[in-house]
Parts: sequence; structure tokens; C-alpha cells
Amino acid sequence: MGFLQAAPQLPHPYRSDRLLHALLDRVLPAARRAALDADLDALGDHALTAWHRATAATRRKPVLTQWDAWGRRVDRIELTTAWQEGPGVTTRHAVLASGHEAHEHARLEEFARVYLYHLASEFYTCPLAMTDGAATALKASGNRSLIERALPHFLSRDPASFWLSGQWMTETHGGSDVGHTETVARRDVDGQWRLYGRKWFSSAVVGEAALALARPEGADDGAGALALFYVETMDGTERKPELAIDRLKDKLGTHELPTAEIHLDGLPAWPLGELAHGVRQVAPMLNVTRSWNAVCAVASMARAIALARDYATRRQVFGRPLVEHPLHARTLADLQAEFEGAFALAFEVAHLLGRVEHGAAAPHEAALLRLLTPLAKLWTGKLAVAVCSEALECFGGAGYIEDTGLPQLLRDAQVYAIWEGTTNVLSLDSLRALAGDGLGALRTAAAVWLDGNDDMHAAGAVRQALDAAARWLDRHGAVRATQEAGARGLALTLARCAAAALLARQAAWAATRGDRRPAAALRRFVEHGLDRLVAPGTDDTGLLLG
Ligand code: MFK
Repeated sequence: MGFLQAAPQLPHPYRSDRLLHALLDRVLPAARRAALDADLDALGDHALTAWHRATAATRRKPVLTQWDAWGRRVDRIELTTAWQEGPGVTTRHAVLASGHEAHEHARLEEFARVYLYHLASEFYTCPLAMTDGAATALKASGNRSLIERALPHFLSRDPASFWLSGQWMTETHGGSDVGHTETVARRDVDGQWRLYGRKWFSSAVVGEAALALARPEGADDGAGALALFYVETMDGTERKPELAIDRLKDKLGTHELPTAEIHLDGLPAWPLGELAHGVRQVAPMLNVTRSWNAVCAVASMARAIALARDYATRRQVFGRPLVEHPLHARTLADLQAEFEGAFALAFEVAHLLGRVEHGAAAPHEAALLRLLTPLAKLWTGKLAVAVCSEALECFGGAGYIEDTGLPQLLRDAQVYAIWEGTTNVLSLDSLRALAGDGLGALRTAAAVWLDGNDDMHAAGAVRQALDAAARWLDRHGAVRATQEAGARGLALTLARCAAAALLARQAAWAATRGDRRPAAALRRFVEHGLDRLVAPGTDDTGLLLG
């Protein structure tokens, strides 16, 4: 046998994660930090075991069986092993329950768990995100009977009583413009609301509950007339007959996730609140799932970079390890700097969410959270694709070969930029947040984050890019079409400014402990540029598409 290349090895996902350790050490009170450590270490063990298992196995997809041998409709879905383990792992580590504990760090502790669990879960985190979002939307609705009925299940620490919830919004008209929702809510003779319609992208159809948008019979057209309903899918161990699974989607990635097309034929439903303004009522859910999206995108980047960095020490080319080649080392360092910025922003959103929910935030921070949530989602979603693509290239041809497990990272990463709102939909959502005092809140926060860091060049670059964004808004804000055409450039600029200022805060803290790596990440990140503003160019756009 000739030469055999050593395969990349995954370092322990928790113990080797310098960024996660530093973040938790900086932010958490010592007792909370110590209490969390064993659980995160165990989740890291689980992630490592899952990685070894996945590299040794042939990947499987869920299988839908609609009819049994005797002609009875069963709509049974066989799940992958990681999905079967999902309720046990989730409840053992209190992944969701920890986020709803009554203290300001609850969300940060939850998302640290999400970050470690995500890839091991094979995107079981998708319905977990929606369950977390449903719990949050139910709390916001103030509907006592639904809260008492569903929350003990959604936040259970016991797999026997744990329920998953879906988020049934998207129909054949599309997922962005939900105003065309065709699902109708009708009251039966007993006064029970029932849903009739078709949902087109149901990512948690194996769940026990869902929040669904529907139009009460006789209501006006348009989004404002939609209502938000709570439904349950099971009668004991049987799926309710008013819910049929038409088929599973054949997707580019997230193959283990059984995304389904479904029909509702009179499924009993309960309104969360008023029988209108369902989009407003579902918004707390969207903001939570978008935070999950950002943290999970960062988890994919962490995995891709960890494998590429390990491989660079094992792979010898032209007489030395890849990592000793200056251009390869530079490529890895560039990835690392972008990843550190994305990590800082995603986890700031997580921490802020908990602080705002528990009344521990400063006055400007609610507006800050409203702005940073879409920014983090859209920027990390795009970046995950770029980082995973570059990381695959670090393996040469091996990165393109299925059974290395590497192509899956790229395929799966593509979803972060799509679900829960595409990059453009999220850019437009950031305009909603900027219509309030989002920019003022970001400027106030950036000044606080930059305080204490002695990298004057970085601080100057952040201020300059924020000034440029403010001028851009002054110049283009008056005409809606012009503002929309440049919204993505504006959003990316603000996301990069926030990330750079957050890196500066982390670098200042690390410097007091003799760690110069975060300062290097800040310098490199700023070197990549913060300003992504574009001239809206609406006239040229028309010509180019003519
Ligand atoms: C592993 C990670 C896991 C991640 C989970 C994956 C789940 C995957 C499954 C899916 O993808 S489910 C489908 C997800 N679909 C979306 O995310 C929808 C994307 N489309 C949008 O976000 C649109 O912008 C939106 C549907 C919200 C637009 O609807 P409208 O009706 O045109 O919005 P409008 O009229 O601007 O807003 C209605 C109200 O909601 C307004 O409040 P008011 O009624 O008080 O004026 C808005 O301010 C409010 N609103 C909208 N977005 C908000 C919000 N409020 C707070 N936060 C937001 N983000």
C-alpha cells in the first residue's frame, strides 16, 4: 500500500473552544460559570461522539410511510438516530428549559448549549428553535390557558413529557410574503376553531404542537387579517386524522431533517390572542428562531475551521505541513478573524435577549436587540456559506468527496441564509428596526464596547463606518425604493461595525490576561473592511435587467 493521508480529527468541541470559554469567563458570575462547566463538557463529549459516529456511518435520511400494508393511512416517519435521541439529549441538558430560567444570563447559557449541540443533533435544533420560539410567543401573548397547557411540555426536563412545536407559516405562495395565506380558520357548531389548508415547509411535523397562521373565515384579505393559532397534532400516540403528511421535501442539505408538506383538514386550533395581527403575534417567535439561526451558523463555521486547522497540521505538501505555507496560514487566519466577529455578534444577541427579557438591560438595549437580531441572522447566514466553502477548499479534492463528511457542511450551511427569512428579507427587516432608534442604540453600544480598548485604528474605523452609514441613511432614507435597494449593503456594514466593536471589548478583556489573540482577530477583521455600503443605483438596475 502506498501513501495514505491521515484524516482530520475533531478536537473536543467544548474543551478546545477558546472563544466560548473566554466569553463565558468574561460574562458569567463565577458561581454560574462553574455550575455550567460540567454540562457543557458533557455536551462537548456528546458532540465528539456524534462526529465519530457520523464519520463511520453511511448517512441516512428520514423515511415517510403513508399507508400500512392493510391500507390504513399512517403517515409514519422513521427518524435518524440523532433525531431519536433528540428529546433525551435536549431534556437531560435542559437546552430549552435553561433559556427560560428567571435570570439575565439564561439565554446565554441556553445558546452555549445550542452551539455545542447543533451539529451533533443533525439539525434537530431546527424544531427546537421553533419550540423555543413558540414558548416565547405564548408567554408574550399572555394567554394563560395555553401557557399552562403547553409550556410545561415545551420546557420539560423529562423526555417522557417533552413536546416539540412547529411554526406553520409558509404556503405555496411563499414564505416571505405571508399575507397571501390561504389556510382558513372556521368555527364548528360547538364553537371549536378548526384549520383547513396546506402548509408547504413544515420542519417539525414530527412535533406534538405548532403555531400556525390562518385567516378566520370571512376576514379581509391581506396580512393584517391573519390570526395566530395554537394546534396539537397527536391523539395519544396517534397522529390526528385532520393532519395529513403529503410528502417529505427533497432538499439540497439538512437531509436528516424531515421537512414536510402537510394538509390540515379541520385540525382543532386555539387563537393565541385577538383574531387578527397574527404576524405581529408571531414576531417574538421569529426573533428567537433568528437568534438560533445565527448561533447555529456560527457553530457550522466553528466546525469547518476546526477541521481545516487540524488538517493543515497533518497534510504535508512540498516538504512541510500545509500550515507552514504562508498563503495557507493566511487563509486560515482570515477565516478565523471573520469567525471571531460572527461569534461575538451572535452571542451578544443571545445575551442581550436574556437581559432584555429579564429587565436587566440598559434603556437603549431593547432597540439594540431589535436591530442586532436581523443583522446577526443575515450576516452569519451568508458568512457560514463563504467560510464552509473556503474550509472545504483547504482540503483540496478531499473536500469535494461525500464520505469525508465535508460537503455536507457546505450544503447544510446554505440553509442559514434562506430559512427564517432570506438575506434580503432580513435586510428589509433591519430597516423596520432602523425606523425606530436602532442606529442611535448601536452608536451608544459601540461607544461602550470600544471603551477601554487601545486599538485606536480599529475604533476609528468603526466610528467612520457608522458615520458613513448614518450619512447613507440621511441621503437615501427619504425614498423607500432607493433605501430598499441599498438595504443589504447597509445591513452588512452595521453588522460588521457591531462585530468589530464587540471584538474590541473582548480583546481589551483578554489583554488583561495576557492573551493577544483577540486583538489580532480585531486587527485582521478591520483590515477586511467594515464598510459594505453600496450606491442604490436603481436606474442602472432597471437598465441591466432590461
Ligand atoms: C438551526 C437553526 C434553526 C432555525 C429555525 C429554522 C426554521 C425553518 C422553518 C422556516 O423557515 S419557517 C418560515 C420562516 N418565515 C419567515 O421567517 C418569514 C419571512 N418573512 C418576514 O419576516 C416578513 O418580513 C414578514 C412575514 C414579517 C412580513 O409580513 P408583513 O405582514 O408584510 O409585515 P408587516 O406588516 O411589516 O409587520 C406586521 C407587524 O409585525 C408589524 O407590527 P405592527 O402590526 O405593530 O405595525 C411589524 O412591526 C411586526 N414585525 C414584523 N417583523 C418583526 C416585527 N416585530 C418584531 N420583530 C420582527 N422581526
